Amino acid sequence: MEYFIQEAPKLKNQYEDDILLKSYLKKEIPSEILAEIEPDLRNLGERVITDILEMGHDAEAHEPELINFDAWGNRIDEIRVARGWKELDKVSAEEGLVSIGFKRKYNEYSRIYQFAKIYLFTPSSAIYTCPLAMTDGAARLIEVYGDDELKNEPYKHLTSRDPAEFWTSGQWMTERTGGSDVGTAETVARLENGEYRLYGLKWFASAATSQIAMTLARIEDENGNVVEGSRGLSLFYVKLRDENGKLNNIIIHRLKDKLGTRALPTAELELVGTPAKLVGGPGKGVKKIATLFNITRIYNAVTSVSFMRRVIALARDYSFKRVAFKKKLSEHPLHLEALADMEVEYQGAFHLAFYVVKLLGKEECNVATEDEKAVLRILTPIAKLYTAKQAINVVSEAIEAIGGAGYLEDTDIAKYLRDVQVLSIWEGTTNVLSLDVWRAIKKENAFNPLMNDIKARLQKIKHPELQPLVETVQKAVKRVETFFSQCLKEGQEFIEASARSFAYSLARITIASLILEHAEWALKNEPENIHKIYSVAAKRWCQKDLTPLIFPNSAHQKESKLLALYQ
Ligand code: MFK
Repeated sequence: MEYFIQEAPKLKNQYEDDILLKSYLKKEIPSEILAEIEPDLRNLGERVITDILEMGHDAEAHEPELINFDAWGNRIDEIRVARGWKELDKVSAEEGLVSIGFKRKYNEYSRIYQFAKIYLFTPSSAIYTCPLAMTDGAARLIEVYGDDELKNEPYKHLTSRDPAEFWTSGQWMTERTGGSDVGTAETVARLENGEYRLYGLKWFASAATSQIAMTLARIEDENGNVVEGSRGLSLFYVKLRDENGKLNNIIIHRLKDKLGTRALPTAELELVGTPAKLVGGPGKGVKKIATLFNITRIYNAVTSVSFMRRVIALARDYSFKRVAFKKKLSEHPLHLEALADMEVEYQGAFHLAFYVVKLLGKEECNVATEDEKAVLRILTPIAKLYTAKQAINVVSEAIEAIGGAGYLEDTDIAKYLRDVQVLSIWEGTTNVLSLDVWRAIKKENAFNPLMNDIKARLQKIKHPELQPLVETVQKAVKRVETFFSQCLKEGQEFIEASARSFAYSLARITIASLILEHAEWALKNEPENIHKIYSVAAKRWCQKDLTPLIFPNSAHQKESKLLALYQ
């Protein structure tokens, strides 16, 4: 007897198949530039379903291994990584995944081009995007704070397209004392014979095979005293190996056994007199390294969107192939509702993440206004925190839409659920970033620029079909402004307790304005079968609760404490 065999979901060229990416690039990038870069994007769209996908599989199938000793008992602390992982490094250089953002051949559009590539690359890459994110952030740090020595050596390697020259960077912030509360770090820097040496334990060192790292340490004075808190930390540049390839007084204790991102070697390592170079002068280390982590937070947002897009592509294709109860899944009304909801979430997330990318490009090319810089500052944590949560939900839903097959490792789908969970943790948790939104408001006065940005965008939307939606969003903007005034009156406890709901509301109204802007543009510039998709997505987005605010007065906070702690 011949038993039934289910046809597997199949990915098409990931650029060709991505109507939103193509439409967005057509809207944002001048046509002569797009004509130049499109063949490259198409080529990568094909590679991520062929050779790059295979490299990712290999990296995931052969997880990194730490070899502490050689056969003779010599301490070597060698991290062995898969062939695929090494090839992904090479491909990243050749494809210019970091370089494009720094060579700036297309001025401020270079960042959009680069992140379009990152977005295509990520879901096939066993999250090689993590070292690339830190590398990008480190290159930016050097641009902002580096001296000639750093600009001459590491910067050139970090931004190289030559695989033989390309370096990646780590970002060692987390210590046992705190992942969020970085200011409690214990690592110290001692001046020994005119050179800083670091002593301390770094607890989550991602991509520990990188050539360099940016890290934080507290400089000891001649009496061994240090300045406590985050301002007492200084930023240091570390080269992991000496000219003989030996680790520079670094002991790798073990690799982390993580839920996901399992191809990525994340280490616990001890600095035992590691030579280090001070970057940007002593102190204010957290402030300085924020330049780096604001970049990795943008990578995180783009990664979230890319995961959503990949699993939806699989679930959509599967819906045409899988028959249940005598009909294809694509013919079941309830299944369509689930797919449609995912698509709306993804489209919203896409616009938010790529708007931040666009602002980053403008800032770095010195064409951003002061208001745009403030909007970039506040939208960076918002985009990171909001898209990560969306990705966790959408990936989970899409796997459910594929059913038991989606839950299997060897269909290559289950891993997305393992990997997606970290996106709301590393580079700042949802709560830490919700509080960072308030830091941006208090320190950079970023609230009004964001509100003005949203309002100006809404005002430009003139298409009659979209007018009722514009009015809905304008009302939501007013609610957020009223809530903001209330926050200022209520004080810090109220601000903190409501910060997540406030950040979500800011995310949703920003997305509403962006998705409407795209819908209006598409109505004029895209054929009907395409522009309809964006108008409906805009309508569905605006039908959501755009302001999921909570009002935590003292009675509310007491109740929350009762529920949270039984106290
Ligand atoms: C695939 C996608 C990407 C993958 C990359 C993954 C790699 C993972 C590797 C990791 O390292 S994960 C660990 C990442 N860790 C974090 O992201 C830390 C999360 N915690 C925070 O962000 C806390 O909010 C923070 C450490 C910043 C709190 O520190 P403080 O010192 O208690 O806060 P404070 O005093 O408000 O800020 C100190 C200074 O930094 C202030 O400047 P001033 O000295 O001028 O007053 C702040 O304004 C500034 N600052 C803080 N956050 C900033 C910032 N400036 C700009 N942007 C920010 N986001």
